Amino acid sequence: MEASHDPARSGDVGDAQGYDMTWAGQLSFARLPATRDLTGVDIAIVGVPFDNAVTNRPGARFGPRAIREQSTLTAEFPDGLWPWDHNVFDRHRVVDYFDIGYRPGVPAEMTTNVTSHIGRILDAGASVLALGGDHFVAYPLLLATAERFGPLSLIHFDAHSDTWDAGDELNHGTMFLRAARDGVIDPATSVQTGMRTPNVSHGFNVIHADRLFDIGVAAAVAEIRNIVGDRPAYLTFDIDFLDPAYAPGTGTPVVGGPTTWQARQLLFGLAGMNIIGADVVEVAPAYDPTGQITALAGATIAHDELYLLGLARDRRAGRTR
Ligand SMILES: [Mn+2]
Repeated sequence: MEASHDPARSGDVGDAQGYDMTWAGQLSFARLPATRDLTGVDIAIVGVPFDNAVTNRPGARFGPRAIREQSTLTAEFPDGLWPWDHNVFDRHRVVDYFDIGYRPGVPAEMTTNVTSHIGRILDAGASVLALGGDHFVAYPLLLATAERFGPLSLIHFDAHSDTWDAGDELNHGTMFLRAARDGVIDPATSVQTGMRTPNVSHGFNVIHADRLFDIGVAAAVAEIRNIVGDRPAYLTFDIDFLDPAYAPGTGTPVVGGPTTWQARQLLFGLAGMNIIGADVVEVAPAYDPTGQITALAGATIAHDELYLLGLARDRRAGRTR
């Protein structure tokens, strides 16, 4: 839908005359309306502040809040996020649905609650952008999405393939093999990229970090588009895809990874694909000695993902831009 620039997003905290005081004020993602009213909503942003499935360092439960804080910087420009040629908020009504809760002592409740809330959002006709949380949060997101769109192609950015064979353990290194076995994702039409840890492919197409550097961004984009085609796809972005120099604040960092520039170039290359849902996960701000660059990377990638979701909605609605 076409929406006029929302004055609620001005970030005006009193006497700033509409100037966006990025260091203060309301803390929804990009100053979006914080609401669970889904009337007319195109994209809902959802936080999942959960880190009970980590194998190493916890702390990703603070990811959604940190990403929202840095999103004031990515969203301060009325013409949109550079270098996109439009402002996603002018074309689509986006809201911050805020965080999905669970009792801290009952981690399994996260899965149940995410599945039901995501189902509610999808049934209202909106797309979902999720902010993790550790990567296990992608499992219920995929469940709810595949229930409505059928088996999904996964487009997976990560240092790890997260396909360990550990059954139904609550473990953030396992859920994509589990989702494949559940028939929720189709490995043969999925692509994982950025991997630089030992892994077994289990039928997934993998562009390991070394090959990604070898072939470059354009060839990697072509490979992803060729494998996934027009199928309904779910885009999942573990912040540890990035080199720890660009994203030190994460639970299981691995050196030798891509830059934020390379990550964004890859995302730009996905424009127009049939992306049904997306996430950015594993931002754990406490391990970031700068305090903020990991969350800024997460916020920027999340903002890019909003554009990808918006363009996919345009395409499904038969609108060409
Ligand atoms: Mn990872």
